[in-house]
Amino acid sequence: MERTFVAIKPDGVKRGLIGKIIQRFEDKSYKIIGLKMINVSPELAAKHYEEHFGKPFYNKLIKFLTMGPVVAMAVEGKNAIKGVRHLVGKTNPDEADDGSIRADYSSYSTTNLIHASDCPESAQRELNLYFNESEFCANYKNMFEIVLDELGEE
Ligand code: FUP
Repeated sequence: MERTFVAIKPDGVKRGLIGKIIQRFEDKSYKIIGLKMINVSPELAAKHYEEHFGKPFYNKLIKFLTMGPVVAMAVEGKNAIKGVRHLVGKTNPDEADDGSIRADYSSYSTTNLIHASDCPESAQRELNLYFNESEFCANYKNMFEIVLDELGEE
């Protein structure tokens, strides 16, 4: 199983979309193994988005991520990194596929509700930024894993 990092950004929290967004991942049979609400410090925001340092939207991005609480999640599932990105949709909500979270709930790139890791290296780096290994609760099986077990599949 793959593990990825997801964050509901301050606009998602303030708009009362936490439950709806988490539901999308559960509906898709992904397993939540880490979950917490935090106020992201400017230092953490800078580490998270270090690849964008110096870009025209960078300052706004840091300001936005630190404007209110964020819900940080560790999500596990088969091919979860790519699958979660697909559920989240493209960066610009106007270009995101219909039915994706960003297309359904957002209309502007800055306030695009949610972050999800884009590759295995980013997933590992971002999970390490937001969580300690001891905070993960992976010691249960969801229904998808139970069915895979029954089929003898990994
Ligand atoms: P994504 O992986 O889809 O979150 O997108 P990026 O890592 O490319 O960008 C990170 C965040 O920067 C986006 F979620 C929103 C913001 N951004 C802009 O505001 N304008 C841009 O042109 C690109 C990104």
